[in-house]
Amino acid sequence: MPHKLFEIDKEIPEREKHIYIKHCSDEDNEIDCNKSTIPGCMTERGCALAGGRGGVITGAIKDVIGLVHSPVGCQYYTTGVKRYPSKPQLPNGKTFPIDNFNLKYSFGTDLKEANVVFGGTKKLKEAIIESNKEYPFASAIYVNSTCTTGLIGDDVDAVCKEMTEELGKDVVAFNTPGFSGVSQSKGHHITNDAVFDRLVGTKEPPKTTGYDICLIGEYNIDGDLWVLEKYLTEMGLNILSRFSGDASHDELCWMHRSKLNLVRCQRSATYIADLIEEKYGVPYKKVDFFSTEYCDDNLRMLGRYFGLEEEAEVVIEKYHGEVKEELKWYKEQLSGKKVYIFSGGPKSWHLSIPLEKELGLDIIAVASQFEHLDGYDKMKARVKEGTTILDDPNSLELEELILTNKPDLILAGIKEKYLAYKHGIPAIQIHSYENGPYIGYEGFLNLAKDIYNNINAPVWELMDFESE
Ligand code: CFM
Ligand code: HCA
Repeated sequence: MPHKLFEIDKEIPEREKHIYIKHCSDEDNEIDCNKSTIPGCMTERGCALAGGRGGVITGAIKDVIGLVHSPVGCQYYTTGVKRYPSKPQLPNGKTFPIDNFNLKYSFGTDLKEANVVFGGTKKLKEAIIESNKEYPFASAIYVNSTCTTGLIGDDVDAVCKEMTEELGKDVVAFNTPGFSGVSQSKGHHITNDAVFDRLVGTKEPPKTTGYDICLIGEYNIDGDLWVLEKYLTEMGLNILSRFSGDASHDELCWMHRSKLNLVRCQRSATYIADLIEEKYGVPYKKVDFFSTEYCDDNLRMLGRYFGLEEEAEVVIEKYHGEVKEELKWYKEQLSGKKVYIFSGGPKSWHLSIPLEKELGLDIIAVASQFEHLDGYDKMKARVKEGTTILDDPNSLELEELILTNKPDLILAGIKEKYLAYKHGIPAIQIHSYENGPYIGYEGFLNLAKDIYNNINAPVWELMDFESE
């Protein structure tokens, strides 16, 4: 029986198709995914605005004004909720005057009832002009439309076009109303398309080399990008553009000059790599740097591609060497602990094999908020027989899973973390991390430490938790 209906879902039998128990003789059975959440479910998903701006992509860019055209609630969601730090250096040798501008500042039109009735474009123009006056050094202004402004039909593209001419800098429209899709995933797609259509190919880099790469789909969560940058530059590669962790506006505009694109998050950013390949002939490779083994493999692959084999070995030796012994110790301590991974999507398949192979953990369930079929195929291929795979799980399924399977640890987001804690189950954040970065050699060690510390925290023995 590859599909399973949870007890709690008796009244929502459609959920059965979204929950799959890995069964080796049943490889063809598909999991229902990338569809609207079934009414009756308390989904853990976000919206297109979250996917395009708040969670990832434009929110990570360091030198732009990110203006959300909405009532103020949507705007809250785009600031202070994310950990994608940025450094002030810009590619033109200048320094951006405000450190971590993308994390500290949020801009919005704060629409009120009258704007909904009579239209919000006047207010949008005023907000663009005002924010540009306050922060004239911002390289560009990115405007996101939302459910409200999508419904009232404000022509954000036209306003942005007019403002680009008036201000003499890029004012870019991102049409991300929540109803444009079923989850964050649609926001990724819209944002990839808008960056490609509006920006890529509009500027030239100050210099190019034979080793230029773009790191696509890497958002610098808790410093992840800086770890990868260190490895890649030490082996002789030049990061021409980042899409979009710690990125500047200008580098998005010259992504077409890359020699090879690396796609790190393959759910949110393969779109733009495909478009760049199609129009400019720049090839791309899908890469994975979570864990020591994937890091070794991918650095070697890049070494072969660019004729930098020896340089790659030096980097591997140095950084893998630094964590090897400690990771062994953590593996001894953690072996056999049962884990449930619930991420937006890709992290559930990136991490399942490394956590088992390199830390001895036992993955009993993997889930995703918004993966598509290709992602579920990877999840299926990377877990053992009997593992539960869930698409867009609701909160009650999560509780049922906790109570019946009694995992020793949950890797999930902020919403699920405290639900797990309520039941006395250790949980760490795999979205924003606890003490990251989590990527690369040192990142994987950080993850091991956080897992160990959470599982062994004295609090689990000191309190009574809800266990029924
Ligand atoms: Fe890619 Fe990401 Fe993820 Fe993602 Fe996200 Fe994220 Fe995620 Mo939260 S881009 S799909 S939309 S790896 S914000 S950094 S952690 S759900 S698994
Ligand atoms: C998002 C962002 C999020 C939320 C994470 C969480 C992130 O989807 O809008 O629930 O902890 O990674 O910050 O995925």
